[in-house]
This record gives sequence, C-alpha cells and structure tokens, in this order.
Amino acid sequence: AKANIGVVGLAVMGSNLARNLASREGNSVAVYNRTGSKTDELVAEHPEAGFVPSKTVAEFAASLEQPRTAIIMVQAGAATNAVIDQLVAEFEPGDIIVDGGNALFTDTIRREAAVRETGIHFVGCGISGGEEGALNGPSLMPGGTVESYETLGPILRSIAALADDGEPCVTHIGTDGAGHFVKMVHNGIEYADMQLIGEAYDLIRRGTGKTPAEIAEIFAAWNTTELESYLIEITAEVLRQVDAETGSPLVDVILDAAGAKGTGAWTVQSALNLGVPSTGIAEATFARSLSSQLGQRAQAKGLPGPEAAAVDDADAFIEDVRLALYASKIIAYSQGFDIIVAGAEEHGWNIDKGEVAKIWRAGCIIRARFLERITEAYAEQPDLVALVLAPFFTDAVAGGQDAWRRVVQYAAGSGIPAPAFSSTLAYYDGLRADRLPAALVQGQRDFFGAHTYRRVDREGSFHTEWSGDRSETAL
Ligand code: NBP
Repeated sequence: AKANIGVVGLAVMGSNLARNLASREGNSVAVYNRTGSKTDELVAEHPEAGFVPSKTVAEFAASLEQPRTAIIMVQAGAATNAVIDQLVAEFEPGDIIVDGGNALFTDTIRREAAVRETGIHFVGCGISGGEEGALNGPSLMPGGTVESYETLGPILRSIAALADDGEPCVTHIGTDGAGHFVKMVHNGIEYADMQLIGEAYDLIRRGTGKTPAEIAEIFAAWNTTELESYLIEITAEVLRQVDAETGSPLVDVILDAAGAKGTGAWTVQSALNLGVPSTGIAEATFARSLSSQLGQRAQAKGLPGPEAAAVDDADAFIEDVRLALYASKIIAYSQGFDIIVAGAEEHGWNIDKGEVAKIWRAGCIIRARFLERITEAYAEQPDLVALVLAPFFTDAVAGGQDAWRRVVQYAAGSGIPAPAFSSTLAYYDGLRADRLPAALVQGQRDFFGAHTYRRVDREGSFHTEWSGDRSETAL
C-alpha cells in the first residue's frame, strides 16, 4: 500500500516527526534518508510504525499516494536545496513539498517561487519544540499557498501539540515564507526570554547571596504566577542540578559562553531591515556574543567597577526582580510582535497575531500561560498598534514599573550587567516620552548633511542655512 505522507531526512528531528506521524490514526509514512543505513535502523527500531522505506528518491516518490506530500527534515541551506531539487525531479504538479527545517525565510520565499513554476506546492513550515516536540507534538508554523494547506492542514493538526483547550498548535500563517518568518521571530523572542531569566537569576544570586538550589525554588514558585512557562520551569530544573563529578551546582561548572545557531541574529537583522526597535531580542543576542568573547573577557576582568552590594531586604528584592522580569518580558514580546506586523506588511502576508500567540501555547519553547493574554488582546483589538498598549499589558507594566526601575538602578549601581532588563525599560520610556532628543539629532543631520527636518507646528520640510545667515527655508 502507498503512504499518504513521507519524510526525507531521518536524523533526530526527521525520525521523531516520522514516528509522530506514524502514531496517528490513518497515516502511513514513507521514509527516505540519503544514507540508507539510517533508514534501515529507524525501520528496525520501530516496527510498530509500519514505515514504508525507500533507498532512492525515485522509489520514495513512487511509494507516495498522489497528490504526494513529503516533509523535508535535513540540514538548512545547501542540503535543503539538494533535496528540493531531487524531489522536484520526481514529483508532479499538485504534489506538496514541505520544508520543516530551520530555513531563513528569504530562502523559503525564493524556493517557493522557483518550485511554484513546476506546479508543485512548496511550503516552508516552522517547527518548534526540538526533538521532544517533533515526537510528541510540536508547534507548527506553515506558510505556502492556502490550497496546499487544505491537504496539509489535517495532517499537521493530527501531529501538533495540543493546548489546554484541546486546540492543535498549528495555523496557516500566511503565504510563501510567512511560516519560517514567524518561526524565526519565535526564536528571537526565545532568546530574549532566556536572557531575561538569566539576568533575574544573576541579580538574585549576586544581590542576596542565595545558592542556585535556593534560587531554583524561587523560580519554581514563580512558575505558579503569571510567569508560568516552560522556560521558567526548566530554569528551576537546571539550577537544581548538581554536578556528579565535583558536587558543585552544575550551573557553576558550565562554561559561561552562550552558543547560538543564528536565528536570533536573523531576527535582529530583520528587525533592523524593517526599522523595528526590537531592543530586548537584540540585547539578548548581543549578550550571547559578549559571553562568547572569552579572549576579551579574560583581559577585561580587572577593569574597575563597583562590587555588588548585598540588598537590604532579600524578599522584597526578589519580588522586585519578578515584577521586573514580567514587565521586561511584556516589552520583549511586544517588540517581537512588532517585527511580525512589519514583516507581514513588507511581504504582503495576512498574519493573524492572535492565532500566532495561540499556536505558541504548547509544543514550543516559549509556551506559556501569558500567551493567552496576547490572543485575548488581539481578539479585543485586532488593529492594536503595539501589544504593550493593550489595557491588560499596560496595567501589568504600570504595576511593575517601580520595581523594574529599582532593579535596573540596583544593577547599574552594583555593576551587574542587565542589558535586557535595562534596554526594555529604556524602550518603554522612549515609547511613552512626550518629546525625544531625536529633535536634536534632526538638527545635527540638517547641520552637517542638509538632511532637512519637519516642524511640530507646520507641514513640510525645512532646512536652516547653518553656514550662512541661519535663516530657515521651506522646501
Ligand atoms: P541535521 O540538521 O543534523 O541534518 C541531518 C540530516 O540532513 C540527515 O538526514 C542528513 O542525511 C541530511 N543531509 C545532509 Br546533512 N546533507 C544532505 C544532502 N546533501 N542531501 C540529503 N540529505 C542531506 O538534522 P536535525 O537536527 O534532525 O534537524 C533537521 C532540520 O530541522 C534542520 O533544518 C534543523 O535546523 C531543524 N530543526 C531542528 C531542531 C532541533 O531541535 N534539532 C528544532 C527545530 C528545527 P545523512 O544521514 O545522509 O547525512
């Protein structure tokens, strides 16, 4: 019998996704991997899955029901290009090729346009949740045509994570690269969220002298508040872990140089291109870079600066940090959604922001209770100009801002780096400011480059004759 869905690329993600697909009623899953021994291993280890294995791409194509649907799970970049070419050579108009890898959305836009010429559908689908998600239910962010989603939708719904209300975490994000774009922003937000949690931990540790195990309990307690999320939950787990070899907290023996696979940088690059001030994600990405500059850090270690002073009231400080974390997190997410809005406008995608928040409620790394509030905010005001302007979030930030300011003051005064806490606060103050020093910047630009400026009291562009009589001309 032929399979109704196929998976190409059987490393950890592809194998797990194939097993997830096979476990759903009604699915028969064709599998193919460049190195055939991996296919044999997967089939041998999981007889229950009833896989339909192939050793060549032609055989794989022949093993699929028509119109064919195949999900590619190979390394992003050249490997993905190679596999797309191979599939296009065997597939026919009406068939669907899904790229489930972490492709850069501009690659997806280009690939979709190229594959469309052949009459085959190409869908870039963001998949979040790592290995575990792929196996038990990821959050899925498919792009591509509406037509392809009619076939693909039910399959994706069957394997997606389920939110608490039973809704599968998948929605058609938009055409061509929209799915990979939103997945990219998801990862950017993930960077910000992780950095903020890291700063909260560092401030508590240095401000109160508590041990990682004690701080683990604080995070576990926070996980019953509005901060409830997967990342807070695993933070407690990581902080609790003791190194078997040394008996020290594991967090103290892990080298403090954060890695990155590039999706944070892509998000920041997109934000810069779109002119979106996404300071939380940018600072989080730069913080990882700074941590990895081991040579510079070794030389800079002795630079002068204050010693962290212990706080007077540890419990009050910890509550301040919790509120600061919540406020900063709201700003970082608000900025992330601004990137989505700007990207959608730039690329002509009709992205439902509330739906995006909804499909992040389970399966993915940033899954959190808080996301329900984002969905509600967009449901109440579909044309909301910034998430932070939704009454619920405005109130939450207002309620936490005194604490937030105290924490940032303490960090600066004590010489503890808190780039994401402070930059999101500066953004908030910039956003709500009555006047910004941008007026002076415009004056400077006009002075040295005749770039002109606008006035608050009249329409039009103006230039001052800086090197002459300093009179103003309207242009
Ligand atoms: P890898 O990213 O490590 O890729 C390994 C797979 O790519 C193998 O099946 C390998 O085949 C295949 N491949 C390569 Br490499 N070059 C190929 C080529 N020229 N032609 C055909 N196949 C080729 O696997 P992964 O970690 O399972 O991730 C798969 C995708 O999912 C990636 O795009 C990744 O970014 C994305 N992703 C990963 C995660 C995660 O948590 N790991 C989460 C979300 C998304 P071989 O066996 O013959 O070498």
